[in-house]
Amino acid sequence: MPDQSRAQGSGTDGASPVIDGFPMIEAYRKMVLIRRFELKAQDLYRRGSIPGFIHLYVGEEAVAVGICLNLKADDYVTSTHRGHGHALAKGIPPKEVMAELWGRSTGCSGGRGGSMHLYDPTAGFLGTNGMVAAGIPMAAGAALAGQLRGSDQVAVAFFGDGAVNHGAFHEGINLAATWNLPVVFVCENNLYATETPFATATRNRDVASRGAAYGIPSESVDGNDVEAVWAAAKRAVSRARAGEGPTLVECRTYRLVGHHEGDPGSGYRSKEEVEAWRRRCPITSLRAKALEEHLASEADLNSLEDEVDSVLADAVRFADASPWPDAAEAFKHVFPDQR
Ligand SMILES: Cc1ncc(C[n+]2csc(CCOP(=O)(O)OP(=O)(O)O)c2C)c(N)n1
Ligand SMILES: [Mg+2]
Repeated sequence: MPDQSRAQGSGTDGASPVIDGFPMIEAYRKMVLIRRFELKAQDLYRRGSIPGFIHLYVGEEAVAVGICLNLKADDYVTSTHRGHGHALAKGIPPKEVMAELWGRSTGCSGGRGGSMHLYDPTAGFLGTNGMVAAGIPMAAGAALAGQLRGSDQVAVAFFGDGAVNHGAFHEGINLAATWNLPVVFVCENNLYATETPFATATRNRDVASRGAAYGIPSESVDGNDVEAVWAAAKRAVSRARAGEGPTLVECRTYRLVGHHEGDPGSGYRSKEEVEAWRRRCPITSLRAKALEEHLASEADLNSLEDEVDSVLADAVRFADASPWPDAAEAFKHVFPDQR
């Protein structure tokens, strides 16, 4: 396969600015991994292998990947209820995420958490989170810890449009701005919070404009264009690492599935709207771009997809073969003397 990054000065489509160093094929691999992981999880959920609720990230892959490609292993991420993509993009091994969804002891949280409690401190992953907006002040806290240690670590908070009218959004961003903390606040604006259109929940739908209220830089990008997300994240992460404080990045995107598995996703969204966004699939467009720019051939991309399938098949076998957590350890991690 040719060099995976776009070479200096190349790039042809004219739609997005050319940015040197964008690792297009790596981005493609990660987005395919997330998409196929989610579709596999959907199937397994329907078959009864995965308990509880799952909220799939299908259609939004470019956001997690574009942002996390700019992060180092010891940078922090806080996530949401729709967080499998964030966990995979930040580097938790797919088999550990899969086993956690199955509730097995080999999962990243020991099988105690499931979809909305995926943790892996070694990957800098401070948890998916069932409480809307809760990850925002957590990221500010993680960034403060890094700042006090004198490290150059950056913290990223992912959250939805449903989070931006919560007090935690205001408090977290205001604190980070006031103390100049190295945080990137990433709003995944997919136009709905469950069934509630964002347009009916706020008078100011321009999330990025809210940065001005806190005195921090902000920008809004096409969240289905991984290169645009990557470029915005690169600017925001370098600013944070250089001690220049937080940035708010709004990524405009769409979930192509229901809110949670079991919600058909219709009723509150028209077929035409869903179809229009399906035509803007971030993975299909990236594949076309990679071919057009001769960064990979059809055969290269097909074999990359086969490799992803085999990683996922292994992950499912691993989860299926893994034991349940030991009931005798139910209180471990609950009380201090049980550590
Ligand atoms: C504090 C809180 N309030 C309400 C809920 C119920 N709830 C779960 S997901 C969700 C919608 C979240 O929408 P958004 O933040 O836009 O994320 P998306 O689901 O679109 O990715 C709500 C209201 C919750 N989990 N936590
Ligand atoms: Mg939303």
